[in-house]
Amino acid sequence: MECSKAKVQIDTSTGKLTGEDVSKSTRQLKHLQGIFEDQAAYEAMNPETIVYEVEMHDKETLGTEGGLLFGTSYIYPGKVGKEYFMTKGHFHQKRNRAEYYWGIQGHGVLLFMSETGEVTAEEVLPCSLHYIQGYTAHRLVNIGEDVLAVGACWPSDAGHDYADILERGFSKKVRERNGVPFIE
Ligand code: S6P
Ligand code: ZN
Repeated sequence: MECSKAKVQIDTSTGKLTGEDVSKSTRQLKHLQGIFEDQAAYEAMNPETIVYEVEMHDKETLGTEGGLLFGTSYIYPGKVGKEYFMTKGHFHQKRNRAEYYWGIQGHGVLLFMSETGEVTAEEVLPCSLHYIQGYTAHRLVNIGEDVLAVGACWPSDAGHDYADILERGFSKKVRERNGVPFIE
């Protein structure tokens, strides 16, 4: 079968999803108030700047128990002050729900944070697979000069809890120091 006839298509070299039940959301700087630490640098930037986009194959209704969702996140290169562009980060609303991530393009860091605030990190490359256990917040950071594309698959009843992260942040940041990314 010709690929163009598939109901849903994935370009495995970029992660791009097209076709039925594919939706896209965009996060601009104006949607990320309180996420970056350097408020003055944040306010000096164009609020329309796109920080990341998520394409999602949402065949399953959000909240359905037993189903799965599938998506590609694209985090653009950039910094707010010394802090690299990154996702908001979240715990799953149903805390025990796990997730897989895999690197497709670019160079990034995946931060994991336990409910008690311990942070660990894994490097994201176009070959890396990442298992995010339940009860673990997760955030993607683009430390490269190109777009960071990351695939994801997670339970359709996982949900997102952003409130906790907005309140306390991640206890480690990924910042540039002397031209090199540091997790500190
Ligand atoms: C969903 C999954 C991803 C993120 C996406 C954006 O469970 O982890 O699709 O939603 O990377 O990140 P965030 O933190 O803004 O939802
Ligand atoms: Zn998630």
